[in-house]
Amino acid sequence: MSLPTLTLRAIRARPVVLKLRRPVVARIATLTDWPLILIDLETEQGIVGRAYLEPYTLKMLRYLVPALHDFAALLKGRRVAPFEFYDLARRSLHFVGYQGQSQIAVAGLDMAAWDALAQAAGLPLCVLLGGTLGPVRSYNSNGLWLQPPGAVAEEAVALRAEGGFAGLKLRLGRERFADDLTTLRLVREAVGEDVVLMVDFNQGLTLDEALRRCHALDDADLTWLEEPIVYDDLRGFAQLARELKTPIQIGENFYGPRDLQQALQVQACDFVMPDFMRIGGVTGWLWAAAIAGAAGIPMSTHLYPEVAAHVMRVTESAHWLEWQDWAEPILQRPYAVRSGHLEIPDRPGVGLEWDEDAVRAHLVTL
Ligand code: SMN
Ligand code: MG
Repeated sequence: MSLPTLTLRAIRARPVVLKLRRPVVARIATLTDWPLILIDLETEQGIVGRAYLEPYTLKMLRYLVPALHDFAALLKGRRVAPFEFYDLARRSLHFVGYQGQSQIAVAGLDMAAWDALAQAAGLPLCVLLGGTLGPVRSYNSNGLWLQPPGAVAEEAVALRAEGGFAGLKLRLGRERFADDLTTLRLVREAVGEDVVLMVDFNQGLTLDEALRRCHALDDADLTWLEEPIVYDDLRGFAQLARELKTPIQIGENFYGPRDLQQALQVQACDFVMPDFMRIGGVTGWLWAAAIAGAAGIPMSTHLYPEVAAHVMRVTESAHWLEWQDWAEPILQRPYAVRSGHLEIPDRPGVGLEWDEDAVRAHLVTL
């Protein structure tokens, strides 16, 4: 039996906006809405590859949807081959640069192309990539934003119970550091010693503040300290990583595998956690994973849990999958979490199917 050749016919990119059950409240921004772009990569053979992008703000929808259509025009009629698509799409951007929004569009296309290929092969993506189906260790990242300490502790208990999680991520960076400390203490008391806690500052601190606060947290039994400072201050991260015992985690703002390589070269972090829309989808992830694996750096995922689960099965230094269920309202068959592990469904591709009624209800016009 041979793998059917797929030819790109068109890209359908639909913007939807969902309400967040637990609004994002971080030092740098508050988000109550969660915009997504649903991508259907249509092939001449009838197979439709699916992926979504989560570009944080509504305005980004206006830039990304046309960018996706432009890439579709560039690649129409070609064989669906993610590595080649990635290369051609980026080459078309050499004069203007391929970071930012254009990289995000390439990533969306890439994830949909891999989904189409795996469907054509009749295999779950992780199996097509040479792995097996199986559980993927996950932490619950659905909440624990900058709310009052008591409310965060209560939410932590609820989030642990959502899927028997053994890991939870809290957001820190309140105006008064004392309030962060109170939150951590209450959460630890509420969930007990056995739950692993990560903390994320969402780039909210100056380097001086970060040094002071992170040193004060260095014996707090935290699994990582994520993005204490602005994402591109690699020198600042290197200083933090040098001075602190607790691992420094960065990576959701790596635009392509080369950013990861550069961060490791200057020892800016102990752990990495690329985001699928920025690292370059599955293709970008695989390239980045080879670098992290060879360097012995544990690699976690950022958002996109469905795609994340598949690639973590073939990632040498796989660490933690970030679980968040924010796309669930438009998914027909959301993934299940059991005993803190994401379960990859045994169906061809990534396993994303849109709930078309829900999509219609949340569609927006740009
Ligand atoms: C994050 C995720 C989603 C929205 C805002 C911030 C965060 C994370 O940085 O790592 O989960
Ligand atoms: Mg983060």
